Amino acid sequence: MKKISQIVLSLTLVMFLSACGSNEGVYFANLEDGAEVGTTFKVEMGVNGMEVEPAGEVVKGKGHHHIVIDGTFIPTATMVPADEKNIHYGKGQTETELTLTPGEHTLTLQFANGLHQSYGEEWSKTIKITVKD
Ligand SMILES: [Cu+2]
Repeated sequence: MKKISQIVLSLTLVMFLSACGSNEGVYFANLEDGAEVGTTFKVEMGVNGMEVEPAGEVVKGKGHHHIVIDGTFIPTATMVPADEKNIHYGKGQTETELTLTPGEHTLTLQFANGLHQSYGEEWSKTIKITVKD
């Protein structure tokens, strides 16, 4: 009997820890998947389980946000490109304004380290939005 209660206890603990773990990651604080926005709109970037700091050196558990427009997550350890579709928030910003053409777009929030090397899919979030004129 003692063994069974130990197993139940460990299972409960594993479930609890994995439930906590699933909260880790990045999220759009003010935009839901499928949101309708105007051509210029505000984006609030959030992260759980890491800390935002300006780009520079690589610090474990820290990094900064990027937004990939009409793309997808950047594979782990790959440098996030810097162009009009891959925007870096290397000052440690958690808020920005984007201007997009009307129609459907995707926005991917991607967290990366101080040298802009991606933390991978686990630290990304992609949503669809519709931009209305
Ligand atoms: Cu960057």
